[in-house]
Amino acid sequence: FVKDPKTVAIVGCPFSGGQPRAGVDQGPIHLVEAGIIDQISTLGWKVHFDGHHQFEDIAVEHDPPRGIVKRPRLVSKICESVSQAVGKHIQNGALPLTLGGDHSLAMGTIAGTLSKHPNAVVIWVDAHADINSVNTTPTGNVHGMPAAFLLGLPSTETVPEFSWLTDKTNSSIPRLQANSIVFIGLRDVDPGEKKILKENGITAFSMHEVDKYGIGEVMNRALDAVNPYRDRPIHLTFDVDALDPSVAPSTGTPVRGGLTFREGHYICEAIAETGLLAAFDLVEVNPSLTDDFDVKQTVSVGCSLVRSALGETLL
Ligand code: HAR
Ligand code: MN
Ligand code: MN
Ligand code: MN
Repeated sequence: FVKDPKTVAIVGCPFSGGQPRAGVDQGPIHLVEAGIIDQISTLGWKVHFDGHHQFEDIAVEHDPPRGIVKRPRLVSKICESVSQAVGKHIQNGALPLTLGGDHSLAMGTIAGTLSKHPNAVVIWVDAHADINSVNTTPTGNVHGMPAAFLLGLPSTETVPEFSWLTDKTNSSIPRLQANSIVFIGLRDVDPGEKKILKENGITAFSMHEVDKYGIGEVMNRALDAVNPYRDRPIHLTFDVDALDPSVAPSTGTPVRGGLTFREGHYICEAIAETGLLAAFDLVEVNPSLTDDFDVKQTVSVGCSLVRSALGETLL
């Protein structure tokens, strides 16, 4: 899916409007300053980066909640523009690498991928399922809801700000199908989300399955579930909180019992081996919640996940 010479297009998204903690908007700046661009170049890719994604702020007083959903105008606006940026890079034959920023951005990135690859599948690596609907979200934070909007779950249509995505009579973006998304690493899933996963028959591998089968078998099963013929483009969306907090401490909602350093990298390596990677998001790196040592560790593991997904091998 990526044209020669192979090019990565970096979409840096200093955005935190999908959740309440300041600082996650600094994630992409730290990743770039840590040298992620040179590291990708060293792997033989051309890298396109012309500065972090620009967007206008909408002050909170001009963006009251829609029902329980917080910052609907701001989140919708940046996601729509990110979807266009990601779509344009794919159109140009590049692999978009989105650096977040909070995970509400995945609404934009995955919409952008689907706009050019309607048959793309999503591999969602996260401690959380991010699939709360308008009816189930306990917080109204959109970073806990992007999968629900992409799937077009019924209540999501009640948020008019997101009609560019959810109103299929006016939108050219195909709806994500429940059999085209798979979750890995889950361990903090709300009761309403468990119900949504079950009712929609969505394949999910929690940490229980990672413990039981091992990450190698989990990746075989995950790819078999969404991509049995290994012929569909893959959008990998990687929330750094999928990793154990001892590996990636600098994130807004850490949850104990996560993926080891190697398990996280194995996921990226197994996807690189398919040759099907079409887009990659790395999100929820928040450098302002911990000390410098932890930030360095988290940023460095983020860079190394990216390298693995882009083909770095151990031998
Ligand atoms: N499920 C909770 C909610 O909906 C918390 C999920 C948000 N945390 C994340 N997302 N980092 O992956 O608010
Ligand atoms: Mn550009
Ligand atoms: Mn997430
Ligand atoms: Mn998460």
